[in-house]
Amino acid sequence: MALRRILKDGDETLRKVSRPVETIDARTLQLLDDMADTMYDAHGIGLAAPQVGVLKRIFVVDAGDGSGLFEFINPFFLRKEGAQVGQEGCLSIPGRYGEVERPAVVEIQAQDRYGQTFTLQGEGLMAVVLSHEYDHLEGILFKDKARGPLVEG
Ligand code: GNR
Ligand code: NI
Repeated sequence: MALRRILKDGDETLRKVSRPVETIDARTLQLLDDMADTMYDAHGIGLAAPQVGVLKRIFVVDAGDGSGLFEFINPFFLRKEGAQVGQEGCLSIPGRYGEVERPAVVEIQAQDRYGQTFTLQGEGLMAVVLSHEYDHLEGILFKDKARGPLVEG
């Protein structure tokens, strides 16, 4: 179990575009393990590699709906449908929340840690988190898309 430090808003690394993973090697697997540990330790439901200072197209999600941990390498959306608006937070913007419009349903394709391609359809909170994490890979934070000011909580 190894925890990594989560970068906070203001760190320019969060604003960079992450690079595709070309080879899934031992360091990639260690990163995935550390990201899951770090996400659970912080009570988050997702974590993207740039949040721990690694500009690779990787994120992990456990939406807490009982479906468990998903690991995404080189993810991209096959489909985005509809819209929903909900309150979001971010481990890189602690204690601040805002309303963001997201797709109601997404279908995402990615590679798993074994290099196998998989697709996943998400709706509700899962669609929100997948969209939020993908944005991190593009250097986008939820506050960029928030309707109105963030609130403290
Ligand atoms: O833990 C998190 N909760 C959350 C709640 C609503 C919408 C998105 C999220 S993602 C966030 C973890 C995080 O910052 N991932 O990048
Ligand atoms: Ni976030």
